[in-house]
Amino acid sequence: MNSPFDNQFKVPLDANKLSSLGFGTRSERRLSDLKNYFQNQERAEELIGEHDPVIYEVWELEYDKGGRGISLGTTTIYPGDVDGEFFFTRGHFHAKDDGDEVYIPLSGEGYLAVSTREGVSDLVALEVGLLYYVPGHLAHRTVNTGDSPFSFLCLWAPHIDHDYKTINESGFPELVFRSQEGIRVVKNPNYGK
Ligand code: M6P
Ligand code: ZN
Repeated sequence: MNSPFDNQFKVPLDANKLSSLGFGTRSERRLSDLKNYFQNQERAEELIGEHDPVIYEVWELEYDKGGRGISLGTTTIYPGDVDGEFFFTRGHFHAKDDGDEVYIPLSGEGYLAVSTREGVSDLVALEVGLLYYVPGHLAHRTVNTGDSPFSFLCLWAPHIDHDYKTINESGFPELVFRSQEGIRVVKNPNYGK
């Protein structure tokens, strides 16, 4: 196949097929890559020692930052939790608030958590068949609240710089846990600390 960067191309809206096309880059995040993101660090350490589960994988086609085009990627978050806290993506801001992002859920069940730098946050259930537009000033994280893999497609402008440091240091204002009723959203007691 020629480089997709030189060509028009079409791809199926299916996370597995997208990632098997042979271009783009594939990466996976294990619990050991995310351990300080979860509330119960002790339990996270135990699980890392046992089997260090893959939390999510990303297939990405990123264009050069200075160039044209639209970057895209699919993320699949596996089902699971750390002491009840559902598996999620690290989450990030876009460094200069200057690039918006579009989310298109493909399969599974999950939520999109968004937050301003001041900690004003929202949690939105993502539905397959709908498109979600996320303004560039909002941090975004996705959470798998179901029992099967949760996959979605994202599109963003290539020029954005990802800021992971802020979320890594301050966390997200709200956390999503498994409960008998389904999910339980709690305020993050360590937010900003
Ligand atoms: C989505 C998008 C990507 C992001 C990925 C994984 O696909 O937001 O830009 O890379 O999720 O999330 P994170 O980068 O926060 O680990
Ligand atoms: Zn983003």
